[in-house]
Amino acid sequence: MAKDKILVIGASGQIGVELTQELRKIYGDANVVASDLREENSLLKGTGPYVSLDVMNKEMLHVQVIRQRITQIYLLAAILSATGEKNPALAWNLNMQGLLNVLDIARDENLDKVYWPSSIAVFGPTSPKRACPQQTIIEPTTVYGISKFAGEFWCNYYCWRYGMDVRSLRYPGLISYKSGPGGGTTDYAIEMFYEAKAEKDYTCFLKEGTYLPMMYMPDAIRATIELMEAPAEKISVHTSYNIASLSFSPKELYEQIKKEIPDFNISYQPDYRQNIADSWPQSIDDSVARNDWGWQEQYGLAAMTKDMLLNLPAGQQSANG
Ligand code: NAD
Ligand code: AKB
Repeated sequence: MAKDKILVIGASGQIGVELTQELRKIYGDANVVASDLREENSLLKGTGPYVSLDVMNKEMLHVQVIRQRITQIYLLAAILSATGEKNPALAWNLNMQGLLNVLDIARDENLDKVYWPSSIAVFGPTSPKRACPQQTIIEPTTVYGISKFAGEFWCNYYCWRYGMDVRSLRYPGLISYKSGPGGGTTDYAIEMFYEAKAEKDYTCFLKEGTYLPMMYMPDAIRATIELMEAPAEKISVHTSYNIASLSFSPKELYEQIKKEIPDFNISYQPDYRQNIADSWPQSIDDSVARNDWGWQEQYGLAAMTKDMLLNLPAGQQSANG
């Protein structure tokens, strides 16, 4: 039987770095090829193969898949919600064409599995605000949300039409300390941790009472790998699974951080990202993922806050770099 050989596309991003590191622990360094538009990544340097690659260049991507004898692709390259609203055409183009390029190549080369993340951004103002279910009204208002919704149905289409194994999670806002965030609305939470440690003063771009679904990165990485390793017969959702652990507001996060850093101050100056946040649910019902393949989070707000403050490098910017 052929050995698993994984290509991670977008490996230098917020999720990509940690997912690549974890996959390398499981599958072996040489069997996980990191790739990104960026030429290198200091956190991945010397840990395994890294290729500079544009997912929009289908021929080059195809050559890499054949040359490296790839059997699975994790596609993480995308433009997120806040950056997407600044350049909707670019976001649509990358988020859609990048996915279609990967799905076509995976079909033509008969790859074993593809992973592609969706987001809670698929939901819109008409979706239920609390405990938003797996199947419900889905009318996204952001270009990012529209691209994720369309992407989910392309994944479903390739499963049913070509019999492919494509798996997906609707991640909530992810919080992490290794690699900075890439331009999302939930990035405020990461910025708050950085500024609490560096300046002890943070101006939040969302209102204090804006509740959003969130998750700590170790839970998200574990969920991704557990989904990908689950037996095919346990997978009933071929669009994308709701997945949840936390729901908090900027004020609640501030109060939790203040327990650890008592002289930390916050002020609020909502900008265009408030509209995006207001269009999303405050919490998610992920019972289908729990029932199908046993999803269970490990981190609550207090445990995540302690771990973030312990591990976050002091005096560093929160931007992805
Ligand atoms: P990110 O912006 O941090 O990383 C994306 C990476 O893709 C970057 O390193 C970038 O250089 C690379 N990239 C961009 N264009 C490329 C191209 N043409 N070819 C190859 N690489 C390219 O994003 P992330 O936060 O790691 O998100 C990864 C995926 O997870 C995205 O699909 C995103 O929508 C989804 N997601 C993320 C979150 C979150 O909170 N981080 C939540 C929900 C869903
Ligand atoms: C964003 O805010 O755009 C992302 C997401 C929830 O998809 N973090």
